[in-house]
Amino acid sequence: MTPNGNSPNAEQAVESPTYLADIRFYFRPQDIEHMAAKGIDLGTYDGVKDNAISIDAHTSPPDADMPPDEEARWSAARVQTFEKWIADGFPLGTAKPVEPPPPPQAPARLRKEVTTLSDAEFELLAKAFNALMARDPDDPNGYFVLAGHHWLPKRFCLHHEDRFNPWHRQYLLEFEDALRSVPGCEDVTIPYWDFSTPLPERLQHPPFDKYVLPADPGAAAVPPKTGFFPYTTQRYPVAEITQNMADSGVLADTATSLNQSLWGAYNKGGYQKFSIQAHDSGHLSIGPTMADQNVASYDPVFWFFHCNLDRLWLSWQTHVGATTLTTFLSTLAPTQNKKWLTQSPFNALKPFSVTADQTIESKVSYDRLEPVAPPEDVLENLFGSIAATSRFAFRSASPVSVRVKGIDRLNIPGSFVVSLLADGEPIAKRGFFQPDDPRLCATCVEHGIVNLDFRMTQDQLVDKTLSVRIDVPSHAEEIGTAFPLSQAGDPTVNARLLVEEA
Ligand SMILES: [Cu+2]
Repeated sequence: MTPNGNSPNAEQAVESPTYLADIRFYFRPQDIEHMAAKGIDLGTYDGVKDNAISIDAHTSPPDADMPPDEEARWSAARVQTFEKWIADGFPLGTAKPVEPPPPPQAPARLRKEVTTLSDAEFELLAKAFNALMARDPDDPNGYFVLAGHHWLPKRFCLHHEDRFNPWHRQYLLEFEDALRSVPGCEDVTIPYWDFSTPLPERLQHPPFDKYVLPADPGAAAVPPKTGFFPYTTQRYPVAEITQNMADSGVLADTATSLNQSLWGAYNKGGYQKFSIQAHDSGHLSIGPTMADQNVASYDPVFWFFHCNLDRLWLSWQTHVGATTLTTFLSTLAPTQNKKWLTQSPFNALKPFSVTADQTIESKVSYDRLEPVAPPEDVLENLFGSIAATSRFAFRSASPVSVRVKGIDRLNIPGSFVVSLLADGEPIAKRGFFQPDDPRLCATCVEHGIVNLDFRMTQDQLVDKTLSVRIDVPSHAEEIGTAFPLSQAGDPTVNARLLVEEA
């Protein structure tokens, strides 16, 4: 998949080549696989950069011996582009949309927006949900057991790390398999709730409005965690949900995520960072159940909310050209760990048998991918610096990135909200979704220190006295109005004006 088609000879030399826009497309899956066997990585930015001189030696005419098949040898224009890229200092660049977007492959499963289901389709969905909810609490294909993978009682879910999106993609697929196991519902797919619109009326009636837990989900957990029986899932009124989502930046973070060129890493930046922030704030916006990791997945809205997040991930993958394992790897941030995609056991998605790399090519399609606004050429300044060869500008309209850095979440008993205050008034907030006993979760412990990012306009901040506050809504009564920052690892604040390409 190259912007100029598949033939190197069709290419023109590029004046200011970058890895994301040009160079990564020069390496075909077979080239990457072939060289990986010899310990040479051609599939990531780091690998190509580290091996650039040797790649150049093996690909430039007249003595080229790579790629092995002669018809795929690099043209003079391509070699010139590659050498210019080396001379310019290996610029990473910005992913341009891959054109034309790949046509839907007529996959077996098409997921639709919930309000567009026909009455007949919607009735079948309700039938499948009702059947799962009526199954025995021990039935591995029943609602109680399936929802129990997420936290109580199994504590399997992966959040705030690279496998977050793969794990939830597979979770949806297996839940959908269970829905399709209900006789007559073999073609059912999970619809998505496009949460840029209010929670649809359709999801406010049985069996989608709530779930009554048939047993205490934490009784069999290790260690046990009781207190959720009897228990019925709870949500805020729809208008409140809409307001909460707006106030906590769910749509703003979603838009920012879709504009990223790189996958990133949770605490740094890139697609995943902002998509997880949107996810977390979304959970806290919807209701006391969705905000509580112990039981979040028992609320039926969980499935429609996560289905939309999966659609957004696929939208981003399609936009930057990362829908196959090869192209996906090329969007990893420099120096980013890739074991989670390439090496057992780091790629495991327990309790599922598939691994993270096997989820990159989506097994489902969506009736609509989220359109991405044309890239504004904002240099995201992801790593705190940009190449000095860039021409850049600070505009009066340039956004300010504010990072609350180094929050020790292991001391915080449950999901929390970080607010930014100007002259004492909250101007922005972000949610963080976690168990109320994060020390019991290996992933939480491994990623115990976290950052939250706000994208603000200058006029929201300039000439104001700014401060930060942490609230733990589920423990507001014991803790009072704010959680002491000193007990949350004494986080620091970084603020920077984002630069734009001039
Ligand atoms: Cu979630």
